[in-house]
Amino acid sequence: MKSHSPASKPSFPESCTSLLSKHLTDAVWSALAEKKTAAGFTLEQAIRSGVEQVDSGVGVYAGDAESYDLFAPLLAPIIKEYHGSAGPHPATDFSCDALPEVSPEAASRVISTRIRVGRNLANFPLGAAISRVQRLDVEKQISEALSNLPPPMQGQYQSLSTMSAEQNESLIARHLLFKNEDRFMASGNLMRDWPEGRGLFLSEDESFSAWVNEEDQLRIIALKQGGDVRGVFALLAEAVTALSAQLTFDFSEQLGYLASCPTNLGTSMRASVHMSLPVLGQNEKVLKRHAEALGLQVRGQHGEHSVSEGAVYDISNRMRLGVTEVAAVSHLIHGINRLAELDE
Ligand code: ADP
Ligand code: DAR
Repeated sequence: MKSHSPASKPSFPESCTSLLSKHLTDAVWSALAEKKTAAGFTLEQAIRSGVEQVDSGVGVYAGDAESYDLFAPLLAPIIKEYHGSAGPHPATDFSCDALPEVSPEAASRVISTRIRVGRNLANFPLGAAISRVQRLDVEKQISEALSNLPPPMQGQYQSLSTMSAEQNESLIARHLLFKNEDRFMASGNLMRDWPEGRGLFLSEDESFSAWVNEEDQLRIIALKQGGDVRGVFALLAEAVTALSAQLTFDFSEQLGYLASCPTNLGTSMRASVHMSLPVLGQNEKVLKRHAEALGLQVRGQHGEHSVSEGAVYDISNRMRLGVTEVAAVSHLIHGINRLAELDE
């Protein structure tokens, strides 16, 4: 990374298409370069990932709730461009009855369904600024709340520090656990003290899981084989309700649930299906163009920054802020129904 004094705005290569490089104007730099939040989090820290990883899509991480106010001249336009909304965020709505049906053509192509939300505890800094002691306190509070969950979410928490390499690799391969490396997070200072304070809660039937202190302090996840989107959504809703009764999450009327990355604000929900698209998959550029037009995002089978194998894609909603949970999942269902028609 080119060093720069606070006096000079970092530069980006011509090839850089990150929202950071687009919205970090000279005026924004002049206004924010010397500012820091009460926790001491600076603009330079917020943008370090996008400065070092020039292939970032976004390039910024917030260090605390205050970052979203103090650095709003930079973050607000990034949020608006990513979500198509800057808020205010609607009230939480997990009502399942309003969900549209997954078409038979789409259902025949869906291999598995996963819906997750991110959450961060109120009164703690986010991953980029949290201290080692605070991170361990977060792990303690969240793992205790997870241990109180009723059936069918009952299960076990295991810290990464006590997990064998084989177990770790197997859980990652089975899409149940986060990876141990992410250069974007590393540049954003979110992987300090790794693997300490990080862990996985897994229900007995493995349909419910929770990630602790990865990119966000908590990821609440429902995952099932097949295309039962309604069933996965209902399981997630039950888990979110049970955890919300025990923990206080960072939430703002404007931005919804606060997250490390601006892409995970609002509902902080990513609803995804692994979907076989043998016809559309013959030209990934065309597939991505159709998906983007439908407000969907395409990832590989092993998540963000991974490639697709055998024309199976991770298709998910892009917009998370300014919509309700049921609207975000409905959007995905309408989108995969359309992709299935196009794949005929
Ligand atoms: P997120 O930001 O939601 O955690 P990632 O892209 O990092 O998403 O994926 C996390 C893990 O979840 C990866 O192992 C990925 O393969 C898995 N995953 C995502 N969607 C599905 C799905 N529909 N079915 C099975 N696994 C999934
Ligand atoms: N890789 C970072 C973050 C993009 C959104 N994904 C998250 N938050 N996991 C980037 O700027 O590309």
